[in-house]
Amino acid sequence: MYDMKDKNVVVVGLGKSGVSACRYCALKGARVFASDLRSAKELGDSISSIKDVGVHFSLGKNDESLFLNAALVVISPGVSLDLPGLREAMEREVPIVGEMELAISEIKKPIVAVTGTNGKTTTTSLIGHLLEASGIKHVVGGNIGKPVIDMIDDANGSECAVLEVSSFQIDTTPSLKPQIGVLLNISQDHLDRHKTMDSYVASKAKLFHQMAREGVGIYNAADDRVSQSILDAQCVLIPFDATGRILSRKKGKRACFDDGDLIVKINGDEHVYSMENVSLRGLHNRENMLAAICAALLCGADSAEIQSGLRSFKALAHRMEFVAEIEGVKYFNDSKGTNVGAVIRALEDCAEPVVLIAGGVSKGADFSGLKKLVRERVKHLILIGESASEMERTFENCTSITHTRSMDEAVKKACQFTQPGDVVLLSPACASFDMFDDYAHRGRAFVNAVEGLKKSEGC
Ligand code: UMA
Repeated sequence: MYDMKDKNVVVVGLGKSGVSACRYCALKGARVFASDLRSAKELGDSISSIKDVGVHFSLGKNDESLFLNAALVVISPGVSLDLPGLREAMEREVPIVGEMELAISEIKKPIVAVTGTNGKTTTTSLIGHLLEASGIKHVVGGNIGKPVIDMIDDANGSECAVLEVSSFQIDTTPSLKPQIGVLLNISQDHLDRHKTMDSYVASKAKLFHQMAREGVGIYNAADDRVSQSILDAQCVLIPFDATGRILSRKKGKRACFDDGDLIVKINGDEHVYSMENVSLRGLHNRENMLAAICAALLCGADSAEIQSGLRSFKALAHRMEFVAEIEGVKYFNDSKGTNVGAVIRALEDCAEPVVLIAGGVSKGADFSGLKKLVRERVKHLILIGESASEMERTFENCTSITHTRSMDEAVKKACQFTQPGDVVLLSPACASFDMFDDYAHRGRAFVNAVEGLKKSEGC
């Protein structure tokens, strides 16, 4: 536990993570200085929700001088360790951690930590759902949108804590040594922060490298980056493979997809799960399910309850979410498709010709990995947001392209390029912050625009 009584603690960023960190540190007796690039007006409710605990605010910029006078700096996941002043503070041995680090140092119960470029939220939620089905008391939090620091008491009153962890959180949570770790996949993302793919991969793999020998690392054996990155991990490894290429039932390996079933061997027992009446579809969801089943079994979940939990689990909003069918055209909201890898998976799931709506904040991505699929499957590309020109340069020889300035306009234009049997897919390959609060806000804007289209009976 971090001793912060009567010490200066600086919290950088006043989003969900920072607001919760401010409250926690103030209640621990620290003098809390909260800094955010945004103004009090822009921050609105974030400020008013913590005024009562006595926080000093420094707004409109992240003032470097604050860091040098701090005993501890707590940075939000969205804040880079390259922020001016942080390196200097680190050199002066000021600890710089995330809110998750403060929480983990107080959680005494086993932790299941899930990471990967895509599928984290679905897998984390599914593990929670499978534990619920077996009556295993647990908490679910982290990158999924619930700061872990808000659930310390609940976690300690449960049997385990299931946490979604991003690379940003792994980098600022040195005490994270989960009993069970899950590494789903690694593809290009967040290069604006990590700069190189090697550095991004190293952050993800750190989850396994930090684990103790008796910890169990569940990993995707069909993902070369994942398999390579965890070669030196000391923990017990459980590979899974949903492609049928690497592991098969016959070879007696741990978790695989065979003959249409999900098969998991753990502690000498073989568990077979039918996909009948399971609503999660596609290769990526089979991967998510294999990983979640392994984690749930290790936490003591009952195999029959896992089968019924797989059937009762509903796909999450903003992930290949079916919105409506209008005049024979199906509309799907995949607003959570914020990187190239996620859009590849979404396009691979569409057998029909696609009108794709994409664009936003690129995060340093190289979109060329999408060219082949865009050429093969996208009949028209509608671009939105600040990366539109860059995306047009990448895809100009792959398909026809239209630029739009709002989600309403994008959906109306998309409709004009369709005919019955087509799909309109929002899968942006980008973050949303240039036009929306977050991916959920962008997804709701898409759903509203589609609803509008439905009311007016098409375009
Ligand atoms: N800010 C600064 N200085 C900076 C950068 C940002 O002051 O240099 C301020 C911004 O003005 C803003 C605040 O920091 O007011 C935002 O902080 P934040 O971006 O960390 O947002 P939070 O609301 O605290 O949400 C964070 C995670 N956000 C990110 O990782 C970008 C949430 O993950 C997470 O759910 C939440 O903590 C609780 O743990 C979101 C996300 O997009 C869903 N994650 C990425 C992903 O999944 O790809 C990693």
